[in-house]
Amino acid sequence: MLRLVIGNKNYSSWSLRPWLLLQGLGIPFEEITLKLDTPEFAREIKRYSPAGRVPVLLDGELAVWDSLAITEYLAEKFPDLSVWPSDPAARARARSVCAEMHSGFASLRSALPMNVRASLPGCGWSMAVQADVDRITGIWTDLLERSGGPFLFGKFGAADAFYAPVASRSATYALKLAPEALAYRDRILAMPAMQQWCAAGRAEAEFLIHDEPYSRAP
Ligand SMILES: N[C@@H](CCC(=O)N[C@@H](CS)C(=O)NCC(=O)O)C(=O)O
Repeated sequence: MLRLVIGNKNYSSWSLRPWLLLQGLGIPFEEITLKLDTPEFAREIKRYSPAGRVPVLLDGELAVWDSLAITEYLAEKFPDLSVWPSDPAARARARSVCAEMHSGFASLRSALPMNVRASLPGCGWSMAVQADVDRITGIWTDLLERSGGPFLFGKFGAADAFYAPVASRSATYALKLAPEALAYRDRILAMPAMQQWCAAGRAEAEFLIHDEPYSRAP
């Protein structure tokens, strides 16, 4: 059985990506949760990954770390599932938008950290954040037009999982989205797996000050 090491569901956007991919594709796995910013995290993560970060996918003795490497591993292990689209051009586009998320959108990611349980309308907004939001919603609109939806490449896959934390952030920070982007955002948030992740995130009690730039410690 595959195992996925993840961080707090309220905060860990990188953990959400492979977790949602596994869930959305119906791949069975066990979850190992390590609470971020704790001595236990620092101690335990070394057992799983030399990189010291979550997510980590464990397949027997093999540890695969980093969300993009995990995604590629799953695509190779489950070639009949829609991790990537089957059409080569669509697959190249899917890899491009995942790589763009993986290495980009620094303004959005730093000013609007994922925080499932919070409601912070308008917090963190800047022109740079808006430029990231515009680019992301441009990606969504273009891909949905090409594929016809309901997901970015028709069937649910890696690209949807990579942008799922933006769906969560757009709810937390009440981002203004065009109707097509809003409808896609709502489809992601309505996925049973996404609801399950968010419910678990809301139930968590940890407060990480570095991830809460607009709140006071309780
Ligand atoms: N590029 C990595 C990023 C992973 C990452 O930054 N994970 C954060 C949690 S969301 C982490 O493990 N932080 C713990 C630490 O840095 O001590 C990926 O795509 O998996």
